[in-house]
Amino acid sequence: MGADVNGTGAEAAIYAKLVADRVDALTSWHHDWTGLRVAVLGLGVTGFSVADTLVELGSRVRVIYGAPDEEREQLLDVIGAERFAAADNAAQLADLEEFDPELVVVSPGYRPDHPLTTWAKGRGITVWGDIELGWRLRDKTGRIADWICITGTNGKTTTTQLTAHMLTAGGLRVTPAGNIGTPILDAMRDPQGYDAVVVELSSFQLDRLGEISPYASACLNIADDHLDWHGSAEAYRAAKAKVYEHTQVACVYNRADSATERMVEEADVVEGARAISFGLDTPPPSGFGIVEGILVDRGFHAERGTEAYELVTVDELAERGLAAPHMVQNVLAASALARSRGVEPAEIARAILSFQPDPHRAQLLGDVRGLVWIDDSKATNAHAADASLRAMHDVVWILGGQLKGVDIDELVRAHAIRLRGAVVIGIDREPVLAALREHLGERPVVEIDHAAVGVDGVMPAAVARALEIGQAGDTVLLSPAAASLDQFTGYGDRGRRFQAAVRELE
Ligand code: UMA
Repeated sequence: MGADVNGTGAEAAIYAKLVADRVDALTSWHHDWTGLRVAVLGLGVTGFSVADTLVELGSRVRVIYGAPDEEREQLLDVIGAERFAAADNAAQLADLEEFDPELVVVSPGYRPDHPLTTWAKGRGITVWGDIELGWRLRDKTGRIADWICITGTNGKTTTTQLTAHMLTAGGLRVTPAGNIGTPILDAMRDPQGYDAVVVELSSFQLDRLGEISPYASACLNIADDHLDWHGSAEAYRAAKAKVYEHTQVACVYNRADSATERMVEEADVVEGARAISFGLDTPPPSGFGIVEGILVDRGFHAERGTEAYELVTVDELAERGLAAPHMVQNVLAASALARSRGVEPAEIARAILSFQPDPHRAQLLGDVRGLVWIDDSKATNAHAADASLRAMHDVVWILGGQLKGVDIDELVRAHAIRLRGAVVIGIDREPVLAALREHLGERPVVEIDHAAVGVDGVMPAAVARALEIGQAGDTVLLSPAAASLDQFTGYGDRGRRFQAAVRELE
């Protein structure tokens, strides 16, 4: 009997290896994906894009997910994908086992130790993220896009948009994709194809990146975030560092953040790839920076020992509300990435001067009832809130939400001197309140009771309390330093509600 069991186990292992080899060899849109049993985990924007793509390629797709989504479920039925929803993981796991997948493609939000992916890996089943699948399918059209990959704790969405805008100004067909909201597979399936795709990569996507080879790459900065998902600061940093692996032409890093430089030094890149730095100081050769109020490129000038290309002035940025230090860094990083792909300095300047940043990123709402109101709802972590607070004084700070395992005390301590008072919203309030009480002394700290006011009441109440605390000329800053999903549908929803409440005061 023992021999039978061993025999069956050995056969199963050989079979699993054969399947894994077949899956591993699937490196092109034009390979044979038909009949492949693929379990897709998650039915958000990513899961749907993965299912839609693989059904188009002839695979047998089963989407397994937690929360029902009527619209996407109907779409799955129309395209002919199978589906299974269950709130608890045990039921999902039973369904996954019965489906017996040959490949599992997992949405970014699933933690690395999720029971479904752990089960699959234990069985020798290949598990990919959507970015790895996108890389393998990048040759649908004859026009194969260069991937320009951007990560960082903060500024990645703005820098992704700005880089795409610059590449477009340089005459390329370009789209932003990835964490920015358009799944990579939607970009890869475009019938005309792109010359370049600017891929915003979250730490979740990087954690299960697989082997891709970006044309150029950047990690803009690094500070603790998403520690609950990654398990430790080291794991978070290691995920971010993957952005530079196998880069072909330029690894762009932040001179003021030595961790990003170390990541480049330690990366295994394609021979000939250059390290290009950016920073607010005078740049070294191979760097972008500022000389006498002018943003300059010293990285791609043939005479970079002595010469640099001028891009735009800090004054020109200030006229467009783009002169905050973190924004200037984003502009420099995007310029370096676009220059690496051959965009001319004059085209980059034109792109910068016509760029419109997204709402909810330190968006100035104006002067209402004697106070200046700023919507920085996009600040979903301490590092982003830090960047906004730095430029201010006499602030009534509205903050709180999901802290994602990050310690808030240091942020509060660092900026306590700027604060008139604080209004606390959101779920993880104890650490926020404790830090504010410790560092603000007698200054007012008020709490908005979500249970009492309901979701529609949170922002009107927060705005009303901020108005009471503020003195003429003060700034009221919504910069939560926390994610929003405990109370809102996203940072956009949180910001829109804040803006609506401010408008009500007028
Ligand atoms: N699900 C489970 N169990 C889990 C996790 C998720 O069942 O443990 C299911 C949910 O029920 C749902 C689906 O998975 O059906 C949601 O998947 P998802 O959380 O991966 O979200 P998507 O809608 O696919 O969006 C993801 C990114 N979300 C996350 O990383 C959490 C989006 O980034 C991204 O824009 C999109 O892919 C396209 O690439 C959002 C984000 O918050 C904006 N990103 C974080 C950030 O920027 O800080 C990383």
